[in-house]
Amino acid sequence: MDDFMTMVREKDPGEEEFHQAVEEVLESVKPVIERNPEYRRAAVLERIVEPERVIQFRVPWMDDEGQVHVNRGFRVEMNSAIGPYKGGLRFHPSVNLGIMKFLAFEQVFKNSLTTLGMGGAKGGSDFNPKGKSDNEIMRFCQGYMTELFRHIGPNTDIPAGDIGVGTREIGYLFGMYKKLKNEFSGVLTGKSLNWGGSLIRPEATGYGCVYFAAEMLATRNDKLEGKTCLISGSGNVAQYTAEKILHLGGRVVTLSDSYGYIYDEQGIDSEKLEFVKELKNIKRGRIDRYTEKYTSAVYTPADQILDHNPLWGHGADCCFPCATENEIQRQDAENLTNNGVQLICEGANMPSTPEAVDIFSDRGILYGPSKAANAGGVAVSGLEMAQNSMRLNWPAEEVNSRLKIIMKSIHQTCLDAAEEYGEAGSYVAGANIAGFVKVVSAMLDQGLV
Ligand code: NDP
Ligand code: 2IT
Repeated sequence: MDDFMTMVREKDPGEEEFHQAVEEVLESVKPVIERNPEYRRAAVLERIVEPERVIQFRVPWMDDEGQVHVNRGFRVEMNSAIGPYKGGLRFHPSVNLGIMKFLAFEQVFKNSLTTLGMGGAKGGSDFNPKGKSDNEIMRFCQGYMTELFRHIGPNTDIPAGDIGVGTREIGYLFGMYKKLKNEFSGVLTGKSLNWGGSLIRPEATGYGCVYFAAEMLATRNDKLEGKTCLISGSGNVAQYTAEKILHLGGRVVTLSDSYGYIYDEQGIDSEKLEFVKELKNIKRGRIDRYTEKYTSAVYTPADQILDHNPLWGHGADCCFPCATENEIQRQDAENLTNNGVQLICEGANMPSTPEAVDIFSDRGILYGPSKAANAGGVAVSGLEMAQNSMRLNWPAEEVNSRLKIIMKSIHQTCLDAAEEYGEAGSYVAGANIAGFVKVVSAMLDQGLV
């Protein structure tokens, strides 16, 4: 295993996030490899870390002043053993091949856990949507799709949103795909409701994450009601995580964006949350504006120099990181646990560093890793695909109840797999093992391709 990890690192130096994601899965699946000697002969590990296809392309676009810019576009099609490639698109200046590969790799196992037939992929661009006009966003999306369209399709690869890609961007991407292919199909998920979207898809990642948290608490005869919760981020996942916590009687005291965070000791209630939704989704403003309207809140600007994020220093029962990868570091995990946190449930992808995860597991904290806890988003994307294929739309209650059933099933699958391999109670081991076993057995069934 050590040699294998060295090989992965040496093959693609500089892809730290990808190495981090691979190493975590590898540690969990050691007992599976030991129990199945044929996996070694079939080189399943070597195959599963190698993307089936990596597409990288130039995206030239023109700003409103007539200046031309060039960004890099990606789509990493990681694994199609259990279904067509499926996964989001991220537009953020930090995007590079290593980040795309980490997200695509995680997506393979996450999609496997959803109970639906979806392979794993991720894409995006280092394009920075901040401060861009609506027309600039449209031209960029069109430029990006002008290349991507030839690689995707409703039975081949179905992208969706992620950081910087929401309903607006999916609309522009879909419009260009439809024009180029002369085909109206379910090639993207996260579409608007009146042209093929699914009810509850916007809510799905956040709601699903909170359903998963409720399942974890139930194993200790506990519930979210009355719990004080810290949330990072204020985008799609953070907003609907907050909304569902409020539905279940919890209290939310923080939200953040890349510039800083707000702490509202009186709690962010549903009226305040509506203000945040309008601020972030329509006005596209910064979270510090919250304190102008609600003076009970304190704003703290982000400080990249610190070895910890003061957001995670507030005392709370539950913690929902919903912004980005590696946002909970060792010192943050120390602070959270010293202040009595009982549960960490990850809305974002890989938000906790390996050191932070070790602290949570050493101290017996309920820890729901992202590939299980945030799978509700892609699961409802799968339900959107099903509805598109039927050319029917389910009511919100139907989608929401299917989402709940799926999250409950993922939770149970994690517990069962962990138990079977001697890691009872570890959602990390359970998620990685269950996700891995399903994909690997499909790969073996399908021969050496
Ligand atoms: P959004 O773009 O809607 O929101 C992202 C939020 O996180 C914003 O508040 C943003 O701040 C903040 N953020 C982004 N990057 C950073 C950074 N480097 N440092 C600090 N804050 C940052 O994205 P989503 O809510 O969709 O995604 C959030 C997380 O959830 C990501 O990890 C994503 O991969 C994951 N996820 C998303 C799913 C989905 O369906 N959308 C499904 C499963 C996981 P600002 O407003 O300043 O940009
Ligand atoms: O990380 C993720 O699971 C997503 N961004 C959602 C992917 C999807 O296809 O809905």
